[in-house]
Amino acid sequence: MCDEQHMPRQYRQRSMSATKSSREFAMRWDVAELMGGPGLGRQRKNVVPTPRLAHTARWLAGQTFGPEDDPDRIAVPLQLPDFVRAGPHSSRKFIGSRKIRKERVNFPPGAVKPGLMFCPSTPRGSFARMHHNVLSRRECAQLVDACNAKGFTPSLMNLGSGIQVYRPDMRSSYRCVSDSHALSSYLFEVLRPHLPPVLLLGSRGEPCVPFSINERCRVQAYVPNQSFLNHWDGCFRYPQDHPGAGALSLVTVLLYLNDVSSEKGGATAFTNPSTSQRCPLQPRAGSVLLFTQDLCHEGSTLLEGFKYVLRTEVMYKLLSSKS
Ligand SMILES: O=C(O)CCC(=O)C(=O)O
Repeated sequence: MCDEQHMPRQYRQRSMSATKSSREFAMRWDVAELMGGPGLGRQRKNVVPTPRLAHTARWLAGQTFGPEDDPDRIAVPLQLPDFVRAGPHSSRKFIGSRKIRKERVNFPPGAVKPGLMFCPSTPRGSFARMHHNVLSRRECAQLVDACNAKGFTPSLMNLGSGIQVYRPDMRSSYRCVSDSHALSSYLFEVLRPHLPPVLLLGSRGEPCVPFSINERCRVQAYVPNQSFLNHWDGCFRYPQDHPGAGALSLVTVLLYLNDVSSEKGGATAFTNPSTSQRCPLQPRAGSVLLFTQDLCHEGSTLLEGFKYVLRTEVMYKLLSSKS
């Protein structure tokens, strides 16, 4: 298992030549310039704010970073909104009072990664499901404001072993990355009743149970013309010195923080990387998309406005190693 993102082959080939001409993709830092107007991070009622970029050095496409570089500014704390610090019980009489509504989501059969991640006889093999009403619009807006206060940096891609690369030809959004136990615990508490209690891993069907939600919360912000090409999310394992050592990510969590209507693009689409078949889903504020990490997907090009989405993953432990 590793934590790199897996790209369909046609992109891997294209990306190698793109890296050679890296200057072509030199970062444009000024979102106001991209948007053709001023007003970074300004928030008006019911208006999705422009992402505010943190000031960092200019990066070139193909540039790599190690953990010691902290390119995602993880060391800069995120000031969490009060609702997160208070926990889900304080804002609802009991979990579920907000009536989370589940919706089955389709994906092309060809989206499933070759090789066997889940046992075919599993009670729930590969799946994707949308959960509406997990957060309120107000809570989503507060999270967006908190991220804008910290500031966004260009999204990177994992190469494994803590190495990341700047590849705007494949992934061109911005992101605000924070390690937040409070936020991941909040999400785990709310989502836990909606997670499959057991996943059967690999051809031997080893039972795995939900352990936590990864505290590494990555809020991505897209501006027009930005996208994240087809990929499979990498499987991440907690390192040996982590209290959850041994747990591994099996299910991706995408929490949408604003609405994006279909004419503005910006869907999350499950895709068959060999054909043009795709199943798009438009972001809705407060909804959470859960899906097994063997499904190929993309963040489709945003045509207008902004899109904010928080990405993390559910960590599972092998039942045989549960302590
Ligand atoms: O932006 C999206 O809709 C998808 C994001 C995504 O694919 C990811 O973070 O792995």
